[in-house]
Amino acid sequence: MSASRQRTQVAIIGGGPAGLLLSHILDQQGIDTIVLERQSKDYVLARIRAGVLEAGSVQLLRDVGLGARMDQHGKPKDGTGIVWQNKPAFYINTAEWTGKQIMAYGQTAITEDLYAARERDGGHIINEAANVALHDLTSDTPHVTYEKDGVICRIDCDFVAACDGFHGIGRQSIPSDVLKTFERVYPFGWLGIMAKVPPLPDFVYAYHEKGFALAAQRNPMLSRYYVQCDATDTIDAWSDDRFWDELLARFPSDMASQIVTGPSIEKSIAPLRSFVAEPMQYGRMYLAGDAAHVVPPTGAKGLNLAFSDIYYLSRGFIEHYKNTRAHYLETYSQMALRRVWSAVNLSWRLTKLLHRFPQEDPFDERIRQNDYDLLLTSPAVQSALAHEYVGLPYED
Ligand code: RFL
Ligand code: PHB
Repeated sequence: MSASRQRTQVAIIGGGPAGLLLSHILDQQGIDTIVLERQSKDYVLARIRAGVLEAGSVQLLRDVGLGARMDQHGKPKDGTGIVWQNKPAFYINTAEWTGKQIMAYGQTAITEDLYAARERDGGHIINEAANVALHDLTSDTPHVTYEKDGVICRIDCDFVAACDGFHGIGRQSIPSDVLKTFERVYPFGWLGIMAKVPPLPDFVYAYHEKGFALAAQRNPMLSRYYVQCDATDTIDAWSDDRFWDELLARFPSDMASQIVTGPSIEKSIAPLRSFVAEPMQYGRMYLAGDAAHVVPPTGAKGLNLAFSDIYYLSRGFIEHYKNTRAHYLETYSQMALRRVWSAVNLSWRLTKLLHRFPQEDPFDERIRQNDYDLLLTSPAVQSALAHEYVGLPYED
């Protein structure tokens, strides 16, 4: 093994949406980055995850020159539906209450756009970087080591941005007496499938005594559906037939009759958890995205939070390198966490509202029904939910 040594201004760990977007924005400002990604590019691009962008994420992507394909293929929506067993349907009408739309555009497509932009602009992404380790984070001269094709490499840098997801090494590099974590693991998962069939016109969350379900979409011939499943389930237990039977049973019959079924082309189970790490900074390392926080997907907040973190963090780096102030780097963790906790709160409330929990008693169910009745009848509650769902504004 021989050693190789490089230098960059910001070493970015993780080539998911957070890391790639940060690299893109900093590059536009003439700030040098290297992205270290554990997986291959094909693996990263094959991941199927989020499908809903908040208004702020849509604007951010446009502002940094990444909006063209999203505006061509994404579908702006006035909001998202909720249907409920034996009760009227509801629409989280973000257009009416906030004047803003959400956008149906998949994380897979965004990651493709980000990779294409980084490659076009000569961005430095190192895929299949193994054993990434962070060093001297509390000094002025941190460095990162990794292994690539059997060679141990070193990157000297000014800062490290840990955008390496929930299982990454960034957060794990913070000493336990500094890091505070908050966690709630839910006793169920989401079983998701992708099928080449036309979707329903809108995103629709369904509550039923059998559990939660969600109708989502990627394009006019690609549907994404989810059902709540047991935390211990494996996909072997879920044939396509069983999945469609469960899904259709959870939607009201008039809507179920509009759902077009077909063979799945992808099927996976995601566990649900809420998790927050504080602070989102340690010395010269900053955490962003799922590396610092995870929400259950019920409010469609995870990717959007990753983007708002990057908005705040890139602003801090830009301010630092333009030698104006240190204000935004110094306040990054506090500012990002305010938005994080609001999204954690909403995601938890929507998860509680729309899922059946194993140990529930009739009291829990009455409270849930009452929460939904309030949503159906109270304009104040409708407005509040619409504002949270479309995404709180970024702070100045
Ligand atoms: P990612 O996407 O996990 O990327 C982290 C990257 O870091 C790499 N990595 C490492 N690289 C080098 N060295 C190491 N030691 C490394 N460890 C990890 C990983 O390989 C990976 O490429 O985190 P990021 O960038 O913060 O992005 C976060 C989003 O991916 C996530 O929050 C969303 O997908 C959550 N989410 C949703 N968010 C939304 O905003 N709207 C939605 O509609 C939505 N739906 C969802 C979702 C997540 C889901 N799952 C599967 C949990 C639906 C589902 C089912
Ligand atoms: C999706 O499109 O995959 C999706 C939509 C809404 C959610 C979660 C996931 O809340």
